[in-house]
Amino acid sequence: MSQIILVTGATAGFGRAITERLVREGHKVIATGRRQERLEALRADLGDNVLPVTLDMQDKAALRGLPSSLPEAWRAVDVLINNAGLALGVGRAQDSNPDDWETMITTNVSGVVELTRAFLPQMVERNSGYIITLGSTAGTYPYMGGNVYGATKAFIRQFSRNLRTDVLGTKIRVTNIEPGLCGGSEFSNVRLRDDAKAAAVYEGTTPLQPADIAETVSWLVCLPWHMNVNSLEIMPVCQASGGLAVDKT
Ligand code: NDP
Ligand code: 8X3
Repeated sequence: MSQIILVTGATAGFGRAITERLVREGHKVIATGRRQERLEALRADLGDNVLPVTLDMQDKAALRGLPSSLPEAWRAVDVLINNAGLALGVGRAQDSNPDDWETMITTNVSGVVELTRAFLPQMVERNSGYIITLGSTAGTYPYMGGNVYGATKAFIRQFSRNLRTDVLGTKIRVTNIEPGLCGGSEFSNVRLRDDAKAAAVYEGTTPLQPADIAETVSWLVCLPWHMNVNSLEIMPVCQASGGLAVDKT
């Protein structure tokens, strides 16, 4: 059945792949991000089932006002996919830039919280809706340089669990997707601010791809209404958890 699905961060990587897949499967997608020309390109490629909406996840007023600013026919959002997010830097905490930390927190945490809060009342009123968040394995497993990025994803993981608890008694579903190493997006280019270094992250690996995340979302949104997948931790076969650190100096 066709649903109205809002995807944040639709201009690149996971969000673009999710948008392409869901529109091809017959859904209507509100595609958001800062780069308007990329949103317009999506509509040109995919047609009128894409509604491009320029949105900065750091703009609290825009996030709060989004539901009422949508065209009437697009307001009853069935699925909110909180995908937009970023990591900045791989330095140790003591060497990191506090402005980068602030950007990660406002985008990955405050932005997600604001947008979710903006759409939740209408879902509760309709007794139906689905909130999907993009967490990360970095929210569960620490690694050197993961400091604030991993902490934002740990917040999202717990926010997702707590949301599901708060909406118990309604038919609203909540899922946190927690991918590990994933190539084919701009994630490492943004994080490292260096395309050659970004490419080197994936050398010798077969990472997840945005299409794999889109496949996962496509599966989730078609599940019977009584099934709630709380979380999904997904890694490529070339990755596993482990690696406790020991200082032998
Ligand atoms: P990309 O860098 O390819 O895409 C990030 C998207 O987020 C872009 O569309 C970008 O749009 C949007 N975005 C970033 N900042 C803002 C902002 N302030 N306002 C609005 N939109 C913003 O990354 P991925 O597709 O790889 O990542 C998507 C999500 O998945 C992120 O939350 C990331 O943390 C998470 N993730 C990624 C993994 C990976 O290895 N790639 C693994 C696990 C989780 P624009 O710049 O146009 O605004
Ligand atoms: C992205 C995966 O391992 O680079 O969230 O943090 S990782």
